[in-house]
Amino acid sequence: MRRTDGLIDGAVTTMLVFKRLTAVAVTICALMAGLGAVWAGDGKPSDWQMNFQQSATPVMDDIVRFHTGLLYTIVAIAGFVLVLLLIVIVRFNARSNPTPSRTTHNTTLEVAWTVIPVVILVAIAVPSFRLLFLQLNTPQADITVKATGKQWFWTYSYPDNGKFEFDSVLIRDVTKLRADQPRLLGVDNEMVVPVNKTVRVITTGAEVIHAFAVPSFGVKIDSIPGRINETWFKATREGIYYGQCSELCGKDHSAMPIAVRVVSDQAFATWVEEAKRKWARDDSAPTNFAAADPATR
Ligand SMILES: [Cu+2]
Repeated sequence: MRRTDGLIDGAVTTMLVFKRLTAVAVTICALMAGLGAVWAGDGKPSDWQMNFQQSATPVMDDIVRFHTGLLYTIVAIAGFVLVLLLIVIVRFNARSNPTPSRTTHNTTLEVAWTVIPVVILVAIAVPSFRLLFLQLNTPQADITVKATGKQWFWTYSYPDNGKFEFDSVLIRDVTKLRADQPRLLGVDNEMVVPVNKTVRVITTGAEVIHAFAVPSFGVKIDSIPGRINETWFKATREGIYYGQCSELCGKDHSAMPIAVRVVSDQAFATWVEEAKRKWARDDSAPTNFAAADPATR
């Protein structure tokens, strides 16, 4: 009787320990999942960020998936090589293996260590090229935005939405930032696009090479004077997404952020009407770069 009691007590204690361990594990996982979102940063970098900013387009979803897949592959290869090295170090050092084998060739092994890496590289190349085509083949676009990189701000125009054009300049005075605007990324006029619509971005540089890049959209393309480059994105969530000029373009390279506000179709239509009034473009007027110099604003 006593013995049975002891056994039952032991089992109960073990169960309790297991339950507690499970609870701890679940809590840690929940915390990690919660923190993961914080660490990822939504539309902008965040403190203690790990990994990419949260994806907001199908292209970025694919980039993240490809990156994660590669990471697993790399870890597996590095782990495998590490295990081989450890075996060599432990089992085949001069002390534990004083009379080494004189084997010099092993055809099967040599074919295997040539063919297996080739297979791995091909397995990586296929999704890699698929991703590249997805990024570079612009699908039928719903709207086009032209982004011109200038020293040191961006000018946006919407060729199929009316004759208006506006500058997007960094807000240097922190007291003028809206509550939701991060320092060094907040701009006076954001580029506005509708949600769930394919946006074609055509970009060029006014005087030197800049680059249009928004991490959450998986977009990064050079803005080169004298030519037009094209990229696209389809933002699936409303919000503000920040990027930065990504080609060293002069003293204020760090001060020409890209801010894209993704809004509903209705809000976009309202914004377009407002923009047409506010920034009506007069093509006969000469471009006044001095007036657009952030230093004079
Ligand atoms: Cu630039």
